Amino acid sequence: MDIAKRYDKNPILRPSDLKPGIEGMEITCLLNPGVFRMNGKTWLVLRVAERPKQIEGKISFPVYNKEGHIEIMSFDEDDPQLDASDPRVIQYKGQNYLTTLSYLRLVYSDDDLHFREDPEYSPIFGQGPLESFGIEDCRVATMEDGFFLTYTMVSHVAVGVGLIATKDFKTYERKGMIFPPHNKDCAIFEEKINDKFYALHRPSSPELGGNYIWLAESFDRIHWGNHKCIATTRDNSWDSARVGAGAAPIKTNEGWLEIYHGANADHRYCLGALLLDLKDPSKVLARSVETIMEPVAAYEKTGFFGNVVFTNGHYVEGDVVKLFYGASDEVICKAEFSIKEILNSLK
Ligand code: MAN
Repeated sequence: MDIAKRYDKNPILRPSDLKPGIEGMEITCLLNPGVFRMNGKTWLVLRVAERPKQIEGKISFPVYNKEGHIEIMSFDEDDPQLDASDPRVIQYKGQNYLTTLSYLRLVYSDDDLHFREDPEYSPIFGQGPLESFGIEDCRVATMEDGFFLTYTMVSHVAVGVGLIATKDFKTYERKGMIFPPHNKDCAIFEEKINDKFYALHRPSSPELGGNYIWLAESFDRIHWGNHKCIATTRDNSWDSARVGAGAAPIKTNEGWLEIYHGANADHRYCLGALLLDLKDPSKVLARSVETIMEPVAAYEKTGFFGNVVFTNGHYVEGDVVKLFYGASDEVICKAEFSIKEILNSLK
């Protein structure tokens, strides 16, 4: 099923719309923006993925070295020790690397269509050994006391969730890794429930369990506990291989509405919804049996990594969710949903 109303001007941003942010690189992909509203404008925290212009027979990509400087790694495409079957990750002698280096970049718009950069708002680059392969897929929780950014920290040791607090997107307070490896897709609820902060997160358990959505509580948004698994993958379904939260849950009269992504074994990424109890969000009241959005448009079916619609950012206006998403891991798009329609689809 697909109840998304796509912008007819999609994609709204492509790699060629921006200048590379790292010297000597080109932008390969724009992905999965975090979204917030500030000063009457819509802001996207884009994930920008860069690498050097590729030369025939080679695969090369940037990483941060111990000194925090960019270094280029390069492999021969036909090296028998190299597995390059996934355009996003390569394996060499049992070690994984990403084929691009991601960082976060802000753009804003008055009409949700034309996005611009403001030099007063600098990009956020990976910093330190836990971000040597970059930072990705930022969720922005807009809260009473500021903005809280949860994002994926990637390095050769692990994938985990980092937290950054900011009041103005000009100065940032880095809080470090709040969910240790392997973990990503973390969305903080934008208000407290029973005096506690809540977050959805997605640990991966390789033996027992899988790639499931979990809920955690905290008193300070840094230390999290009382973890509970609230949504697993479902066999023979569109979300059979992995599930993960999108942006912060939307508060409705019927419960917290969470738009999440699910993928099957073919890495086809679709969206569905979860409805969580308002007072106890560990109680799942309803869950999409069918998708609410699937990769069906041409720009969602082909690209850097095709058959992907992935979201971690939206804002809400009345009954309308203005959802921004990454299509085919390459371009940024917009779609709208009616909250009522999503809730009805859960009945
Ligand atoms: C997966 C994909 C990539 C991402 C890595 C690391 O392979 O989601 O896009 O770069 O994980 O997070």
